[in-house]
Amino acid sequence: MAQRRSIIVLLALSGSLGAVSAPAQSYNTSPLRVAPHPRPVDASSPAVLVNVSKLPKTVEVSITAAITTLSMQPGVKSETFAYNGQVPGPTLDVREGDHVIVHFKNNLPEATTIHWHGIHLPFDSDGSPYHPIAPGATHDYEFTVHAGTAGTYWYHPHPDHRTGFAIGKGLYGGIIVRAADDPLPAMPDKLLILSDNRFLQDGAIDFPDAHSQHAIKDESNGREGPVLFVNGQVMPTISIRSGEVQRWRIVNASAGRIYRLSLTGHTLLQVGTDGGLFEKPIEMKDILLTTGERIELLVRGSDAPGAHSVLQNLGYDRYVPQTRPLDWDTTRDLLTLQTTSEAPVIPVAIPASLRKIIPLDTAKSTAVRTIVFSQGLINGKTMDMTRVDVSTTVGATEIWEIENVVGMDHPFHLHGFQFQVLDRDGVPEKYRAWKDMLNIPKHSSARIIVRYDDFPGKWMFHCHILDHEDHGMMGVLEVK
Ligand SMILES: [Cu+2]
Repeated sequence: MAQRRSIIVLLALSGSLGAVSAPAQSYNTSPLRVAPHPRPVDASSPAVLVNVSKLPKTVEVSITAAITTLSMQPGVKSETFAYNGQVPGPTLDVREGDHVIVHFKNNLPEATTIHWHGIHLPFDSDGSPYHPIAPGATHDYEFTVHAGTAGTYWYHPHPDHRTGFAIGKGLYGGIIVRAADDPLPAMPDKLLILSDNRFLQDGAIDFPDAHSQHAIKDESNGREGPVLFVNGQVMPTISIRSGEVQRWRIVNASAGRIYRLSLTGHTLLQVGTDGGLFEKPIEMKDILLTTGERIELLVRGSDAPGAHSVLQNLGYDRYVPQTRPLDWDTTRDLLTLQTTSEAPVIPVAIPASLRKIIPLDTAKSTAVRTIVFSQGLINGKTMDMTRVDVSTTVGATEIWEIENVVGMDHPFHLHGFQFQVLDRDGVPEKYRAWKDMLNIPKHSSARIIVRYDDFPGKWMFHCHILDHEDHGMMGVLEVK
């Protein structure tokens, strides 16, 4: 890494957004820390896709995927795959009720798709492996953004066997769905897309030769890299005024890395997850963010003017001992939250209640599905696109029992339909939420409930460690 490393003395900071004041937390203060960038790189949200439609409630945008040479690390050029020449790709920023048309052009030398991760949409716009876009071909994705789905989503390729490679090369972007009636007051809104990558000396993105030791390790763990990015920047800075409250939408676009996020000196106030806001804000000391998952936080500039805090990734052991990285529990810095020298402002009031989430009724469930994750397999099988693993009908409500029988975490993702978590290891879920990602930790289980309210088709469910998915840890749900 080209960064200057130095010791930073963490200031004694404290801050809490809610009325409840949290005790000061202790942090792993290893002596080596990444310094704030000498000339701070702004972690400003990626550019937004330009809507060319003149029609009301219509968003019409163009995305081209192509090989692009970019500087991903300071001073080093890398050959990437990029959406509209940018990594991350430009953000799709829409409102509930909008009709979205995406004119997509594949200028890559290989087939690809765009999967609109978490969005409830027709099967033929899901961008799953059933609908590859050939090199040089174009495709229009079309969908309507449903009421009640305001939240943070993302888009990325989902071609057969190549998803990890394509995302690792740089193909990922954010989606913001804004509510018709947002319960949160107006405030600065930041999209923060987390990713990690690995590079060779010459700047090339490092994908090891098949069957090499490194490839075997990637296949086991999911490919990780030592360089951590926020919006494609290494250790960028967000400025905040003391007292100001910001809304941070955080996306995990990493292939295998599961983050345990904390903000030094702050209690985190989580207001939402994959499918939008919770019913009420929840205070958290740190938050686990599995692959593909999203969170929304409210961050208050509680530091003294001129002081700073650091968003960190604390260690988390998702691995089998045989392939666990030696530095798995090393705390890594992600970004600096720099409090400006301006005089403090009075924070906006955060509503105690955000929205009502009606629980799906377990009494209406017509089937219980058992999904067993073992290493690389779902119910003992690898994916076969000509096979249907779960067959159901539009309108059905079902419970899925997902069990992980091996010593490594596997994050579960279902296409097309948001679900609610009923319990984890038999412990009822404490708060209601709409989810499309759920980490299933090693040797644990969870139960979810889902209603297929429309959209017949063949929907993927899979482990979202991309190397596992690409090696067949995926199944097909057919809704007729
Ligand atoms: Cu997995």
